[in-house]
Amino acid sequence: MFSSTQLLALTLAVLPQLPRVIAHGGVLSYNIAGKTYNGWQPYNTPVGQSSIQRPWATYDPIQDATLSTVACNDDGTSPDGQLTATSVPAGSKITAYWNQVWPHPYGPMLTYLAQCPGSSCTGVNAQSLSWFKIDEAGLLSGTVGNGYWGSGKMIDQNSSWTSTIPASVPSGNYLIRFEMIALHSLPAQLYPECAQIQITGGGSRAPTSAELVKFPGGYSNSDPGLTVNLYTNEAQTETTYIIPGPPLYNSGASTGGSSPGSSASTPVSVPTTSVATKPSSTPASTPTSSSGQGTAAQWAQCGGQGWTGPTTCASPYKCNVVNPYYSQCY
Ligand SMILES: [Cu+2]
Repeated sequence: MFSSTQLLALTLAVLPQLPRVIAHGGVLSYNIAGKTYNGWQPYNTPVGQSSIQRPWATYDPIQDATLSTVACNDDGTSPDGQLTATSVPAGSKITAYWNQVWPHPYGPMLTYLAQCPGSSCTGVNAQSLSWFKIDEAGLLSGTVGNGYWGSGKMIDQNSSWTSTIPASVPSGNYLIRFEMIALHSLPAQLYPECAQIQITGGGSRAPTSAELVKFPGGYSNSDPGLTVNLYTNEAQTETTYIIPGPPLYNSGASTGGSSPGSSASTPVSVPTTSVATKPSSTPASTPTSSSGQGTAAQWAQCGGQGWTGPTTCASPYKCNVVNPYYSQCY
């Protein structure tokens, strides 16, 4: 016979070896103009981490759009090891990779930019910035209750989303904010993560004031796009969904008739979301000669192209290839 304590210990020992459903998550890596960048690792110690991504701490969603963390899923600050993806040409594509397989197929995908003052975004709090939306995909077909959503497309694209930096955006230093909003339960679940990029060769079409929002501020918890209930009778026939946030950059929508000057007629800058094309590089083979020291914790990264950290997982977790750029312990 086992005591209850022994049973508990036994259960805990067995549980981690069962197949796990990864609930929630976030953006784990990027491909920017053809180059791969690892993201922040929320389940590793922040000490010594370096990435172009801003820090974030949990796979859990934000369920209040007015929280101070809604800009970049953290307090908005940059860490000591903050990097920037430099020389990113305006007009190029940026792909964000979520953990696979992304579990939530109902809800919109949104991508924002915010320009930083001065010569770098490092040290600039994300809450102080003004954001404009460069890409959005809401209800793509079908009904609110049972249709094909931007997030369903994201899942079909290998749990990734590709946005194009509008060619007309002025050169400078920016945060790029990829966001997934899940609507399968209420309150809506927000999954935003940010990365630092330096845009070069840009245009002269600055966002208008009507296109700019703060986070928090860009959404309200009563926005129709955040309060829609997928399970009502009406939702089974409703085919309109209102994506939250400001009008799309350079879309000409509700900009108070002040579409500025000559560049207003360049539709080239309306981003098209394309199917993510992952570079045809060899699949990630978890390096056998580990240059990293120690073992990676549950949910931590343990491999992927360019990865130099630990490639073995703390017992009992195994290192699983998520994509060529990211392997994860679970
Ligand atoms: Cu979830």
